[in-house]
Amino acid sequence: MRDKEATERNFKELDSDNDGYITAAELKANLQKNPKVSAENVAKIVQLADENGDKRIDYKEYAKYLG
Ligand SMILES: [Ca+2]
Ligand SMILES: [Ca+2]
Repeated sequence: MRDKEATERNFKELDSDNDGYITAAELKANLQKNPKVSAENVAKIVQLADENGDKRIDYKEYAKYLG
């Protein structure tokens, strides 16, 4: 099930400083509340989702990664 509003909400939750990009550090801080997610996995997620290679995930990349 895809829900644009939920995606936006999740993105904003992950983007702790609200600069419009999720960095590896932000992702790590959020995902590591989940003990199943390792630092290695965080790096992999960023690598997979980051299309333009700036080491951070913008909303477009995030939505595409999820979709
Ligand atoms: Ca951010
Ligand atoms: Ca990017």
